[in-house]
Amino acid sequence: MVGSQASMSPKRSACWVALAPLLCSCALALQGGMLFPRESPSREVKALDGLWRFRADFSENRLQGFEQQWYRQPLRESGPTLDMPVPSSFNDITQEARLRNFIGWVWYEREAILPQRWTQDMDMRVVLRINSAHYYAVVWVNGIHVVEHEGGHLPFEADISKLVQSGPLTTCRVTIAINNTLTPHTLPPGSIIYKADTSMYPKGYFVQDINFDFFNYAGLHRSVVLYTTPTTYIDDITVTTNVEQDIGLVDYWISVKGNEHFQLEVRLLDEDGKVVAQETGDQGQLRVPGANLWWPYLMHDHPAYLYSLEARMTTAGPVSDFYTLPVGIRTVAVTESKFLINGKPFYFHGVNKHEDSDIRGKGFDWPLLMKDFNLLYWLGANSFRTSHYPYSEEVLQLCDRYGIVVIDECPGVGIVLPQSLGNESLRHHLEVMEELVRRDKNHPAVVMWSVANEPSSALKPAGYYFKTLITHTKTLDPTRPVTFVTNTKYDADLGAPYVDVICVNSYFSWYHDYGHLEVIQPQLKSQFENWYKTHKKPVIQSEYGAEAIAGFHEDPPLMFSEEYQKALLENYHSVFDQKRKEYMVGELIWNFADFMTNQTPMRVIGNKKGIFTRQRHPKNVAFILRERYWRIANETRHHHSVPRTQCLGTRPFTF
Ligand code: GCB
Repeated sequence: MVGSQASMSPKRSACWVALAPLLCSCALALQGGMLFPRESPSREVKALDGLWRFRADFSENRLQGFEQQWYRQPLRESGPTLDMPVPSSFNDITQEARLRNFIGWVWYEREAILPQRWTQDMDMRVVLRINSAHYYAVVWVNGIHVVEHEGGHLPFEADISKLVQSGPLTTCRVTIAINNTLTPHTLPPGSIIYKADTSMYPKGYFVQDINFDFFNYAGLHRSVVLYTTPTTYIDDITVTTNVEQDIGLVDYWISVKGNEHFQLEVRLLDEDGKVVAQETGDQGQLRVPGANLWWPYLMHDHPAYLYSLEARMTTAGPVSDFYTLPVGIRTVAVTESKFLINGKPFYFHGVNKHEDSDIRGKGFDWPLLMKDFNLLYWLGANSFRTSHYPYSEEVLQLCDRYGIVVIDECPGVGIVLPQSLGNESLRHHLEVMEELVRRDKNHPAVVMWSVANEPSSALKPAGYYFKTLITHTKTLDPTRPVTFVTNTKYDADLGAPYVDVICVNSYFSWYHDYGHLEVIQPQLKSQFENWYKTHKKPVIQSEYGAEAIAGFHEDPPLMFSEEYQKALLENYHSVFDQKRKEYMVGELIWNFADFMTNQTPMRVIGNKKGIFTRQRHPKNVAFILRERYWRIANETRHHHSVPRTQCLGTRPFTF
C-alpha cells in the first residue's frame, strides 16, 4: 500500500529563532552551509552525469527494494535494470506508459572512479552532493546509508570521506532510492486516492492527486557531484551589500569547520581582476569607493556588474582552502507604491517560467538554458519568477551574470487542503525556506522571496501559517522583501497583511466569462484598485495569460487561437499602462513557454499559455510582448534608448 511508499522519515532536528512555540520546540534543521561546489586550488569537482542504472519498484507495496536491500550489492544483481540519463526526469525517457505515470520508489545506481589521492590523502574531505532528487531520497555509498532528504528542488550532501578512505577501493557505488509520492504535508502537497471499488478499478488501485498545474516529473533532475575540500574548510559565506554615497559596502560572514585555529584573508576583485578591498577575519566589511553597482538588464549601460570575493583560509599546518564567490553590490527596498533597486524605481517586465522541456522533463540542460536566456534578452524581459519551485543554481548564476531579476519561489504550490495549513506542514515549510535562503542568499539577482503560490489563504489557519512563515523568512534574510502569490479575494486574504508586495494572479475572460474579452478592463481595474485601497502596498500582476495552440487562427478571436491570446493580453496591457503610473510595479506573463501537465480535459497535451511553444518557437504574442517590454525599458531610461542587439556571454565568468 501506498502509505508505506510515502513513509518518509525526514530528520527533523532543528531549533529556529524563538518565534513561536512551534519553532522553539524544534532543533536546528540546517547543519552547515551549502556553497555551490566550485573548483579552486584546494577543491576538485567530479560530476557524475551520464548513464546510471535504474529500476522502478513495481512491487505491489513498492517496498521490495528495501525488503530485499537492493543497495547492498550492485543493482543488476537484484534484477534487470535500465540505462537512465542523469540529469533528467525518468518519465519521458522510455516507451513504457507505466513508467511515465509511476508512483513510488525508483532506484538509481552509479559507480564512480575516484582519483587515488582522494582516497589516500587524509587531509582531504570527499563530499557527495545531490543537487535535486524529486521528491524523497535515501542515499547509500558502497551499501552504507549516508543521507536522506525530503524535497525535490534543493541540494543536500553527505561527507563520505570515511567511507572512501577506509580501504583499498578507488571506486564507490552510489545508490539513490527516490520516492515521488506527494502527501498533504509535502511541498508541493498532494494526496494518494485509493479506488477501492473493484467493479471499477483493479485491486489495489490508487492515483496521485495534485492541486498544481504541472506534471510531477521525478528522478535526478540536476547533477550529482563529488567534490573535495581540505579537512579544515570554508563551510559557508554570507554576503550582504549596501551603498553609502558612492561607497559600496560588502558585509561578509564566513564559517570555517574542522579546526578552530585558522586565518582568513578576504579580497574583493573587480571585473578586471584588480583588488578593490581586502580584510582579514571571519567577518568584516569591505568598502569599495566608486563601486560599480549591480543593475538589472536594460536599466543601465553596464548591467550585472559582478565582483569576485576571494576567501583564503589557512591554518598553522599545511592546510589552506580557497573559495571564490561572485558578488553584486546592490540594494533592494519597497515603499508604499514602489519597488526600488539601488534607490531607483524598478518595474518587473518579465515572465513566469517552468523547468520543463521535451524528453528530459525537469532535467537540467545547458543548451535549453542558454536558449531561454537568449530569448529573455530578445524579448526585453528583465525578470522572472521561479514558478513554482527553486530552479537550479546555474539558472541563478546566469541571472546574476545577465542582470535578470528573480522572485525566488519555494515549492509551496497547491496548498489548498486545510490539513496542508497545519503545524506539520508549516514545520516542513519553514525548513524548506531555510534551505532555500541558505542556498540562494548570495545571489544579487534574487530580490524577493515568494513563500507560496495560490494557497487557500482565506482559510482560517492561513493567518497564523503565513504570519509565521513570512516572519521566519525575514529573520533568515532581513535584506529582502517577502511575498506569496495570491488568487484570493483582496478582502478575504488572511496572509496579505504580512507580505511586502502584493502579487496577484488573475485570468479574466479565461477561467471566468469565457470568450468575453470586453470584461477584462473593468474587472482588472477593480482588482488593482481594491488591492491597493485595502493594503497600500505595491502590486505585481504575477500571472495573467491565455492558452493558444500555436498555428490556430480565428478572427474574430476564439479561445485557444493565437488571436484570442493576443487580444486578451492587449486588454490587460491597456489597464497596466494606467496602473503602472501609480502603484503597479510589475507584470509577469503566464507563461514563458508551453509546459507539460497532468492529463485532464482542460489541457491539450499540457498547458498552452506559453508565449513560446515548448520547443521555444514564438507565438504571435511573443512579438507583442517584445514591442511592449522594449518600449517600457526605453521609457524608464531617460537619457537614451537601448539598442536591441544584445549579446550574451562576452564577459568573464567563473562557475
Ligand atoms: C495559475 C497557476 C499556474 C497555472 C495557471 C493556469 O493560477 O498559478 O500554475 O498553470 O494558473 O494556466 O491555469
